[in-house]
Amino acid sequence: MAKLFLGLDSSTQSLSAVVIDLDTRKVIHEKSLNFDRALPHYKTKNGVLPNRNPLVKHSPPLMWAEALDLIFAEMKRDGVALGKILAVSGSGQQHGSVYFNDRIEPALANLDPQKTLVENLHGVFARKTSPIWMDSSTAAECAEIRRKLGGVKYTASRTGSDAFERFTGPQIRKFFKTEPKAYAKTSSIALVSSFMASLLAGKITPIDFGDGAGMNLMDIRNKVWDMEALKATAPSLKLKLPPLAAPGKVIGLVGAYFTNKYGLNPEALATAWTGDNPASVIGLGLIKPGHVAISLGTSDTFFGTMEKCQTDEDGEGHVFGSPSGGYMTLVCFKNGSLAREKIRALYGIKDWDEFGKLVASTKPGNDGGILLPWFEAEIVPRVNKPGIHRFDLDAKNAAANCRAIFEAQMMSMRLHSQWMNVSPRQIFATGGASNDPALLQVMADVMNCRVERIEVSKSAALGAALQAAHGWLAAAGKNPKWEKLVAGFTAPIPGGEIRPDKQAAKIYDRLLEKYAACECEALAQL
Ligand code: XUL
Repeated sequence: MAKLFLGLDSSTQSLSAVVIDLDTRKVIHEKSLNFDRALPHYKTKNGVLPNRNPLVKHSPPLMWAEALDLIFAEMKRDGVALGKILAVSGSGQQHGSVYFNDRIEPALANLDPQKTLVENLHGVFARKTSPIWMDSSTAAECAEIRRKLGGVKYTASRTGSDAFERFTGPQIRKFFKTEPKAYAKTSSIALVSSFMASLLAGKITPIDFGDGAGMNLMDIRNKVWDMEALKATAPSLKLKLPPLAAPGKVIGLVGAYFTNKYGLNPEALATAWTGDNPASVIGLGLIKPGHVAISLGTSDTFFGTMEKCQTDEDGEGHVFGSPSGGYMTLVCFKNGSLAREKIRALYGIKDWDEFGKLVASTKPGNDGGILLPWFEAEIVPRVNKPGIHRFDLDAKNAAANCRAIFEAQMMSMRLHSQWMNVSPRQIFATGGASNDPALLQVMADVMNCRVERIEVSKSAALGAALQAAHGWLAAAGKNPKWEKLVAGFTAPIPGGEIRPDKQAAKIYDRLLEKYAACECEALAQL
């Protein structure tokens, strides 16, 4: 019998599914559902609800639940062999949180397949909307938590990261401060990942070490709730949090709702879900330390695996648990694809091909022109007042601005990932913009490192499917090895390697100093 596993990824803009066949090492089905297009009645833009305050970014949790129904209905309609799936796992956009009252447990235990998930979840939320990772409205709460925990360095070494606006702890604290009655009525708090896992398993599921590390609430070294961090965040918080678990831990069988309604295998195992970044680490095959990936998605992220936990004293980067054991490092830049899209729109550039051609028509280093593309409040460096800044760059020159945005994004990555002390031997590029050779050449030159493109359009969902396979093999007592498990699924595109140009790399070594000075100047003005 074929060994089929399903991985789901609930990201900011879409829900994706990947089904793998472990024996043939093939992805046999993949599907993506864009929230804005598939579920327009939630009125989201890029998966986020409009808000008058540009720092507030919330999404409706019911939209994620409805998308889960829809994706299973579509897989059933497409004839996917749901009855043969052996285990299901998943990943979610990190940091986002879902708040329930005490009706959640009976609702999950009695999900009625005659109704939709939305109908089943009627009346279970203690907060209608979920703050997500793009939210930067909790600067005050971050300062309070950081102060109570003894400063940046201590907060980072304790929880894996300094207190960050989008992290779940500061978001919970804001909820407690601004809506104390609703907070008091909250009996349980989930992450996006554990919320979706709970729907699938029909019970409240644990938060895993990968996603749990993105909350400023978990003791990163011992992987337990950190009581001091919990106390610094909000009262009675321990009672509202589920237990922590290893990524991919088997938590039972997939619930009857899904087996009855969509014909999912009644013996399929349900596992704990993880964050999209930890799942991508697996989906990209980053098993060995020194392997680094740059993902050019809604946000741009720079990440890799790390054996021993080493935290960033300056508090810009993060350490999360990795599904393959050990840790992963990550630096997240919010102004990724959406910022590139804004530049494209600003100059009326018809498509990404033309954007790439304009970049290629200009010289490395852009004659010293620098653009800081903080269209949205930025995470790294921390910028709470959006705005773009140009230095020695003509705003009318479209080609120079296209090069400038990507050079700045890459120089910012190089500068702000130095704390990891990993000189990458090889960079794997992934995500939407990674199929543009001109952009990848800039990446190779700025990083002075070989770049290979991995064609895994849904690396998080693939990682989740592999996590499901790992959980199933472990439960069968087979002692699976990650290196063997990922092999064959994640090979870089043959012939797609891009080598750094020595001359260009030297130009960027020098330009990096100017870039750092421009950042300081712009930050001082804010
Ligand atoms: C990571 C982060 C983002 C989200 C995107 O810290 O905030 O990468 O996980 O979904």
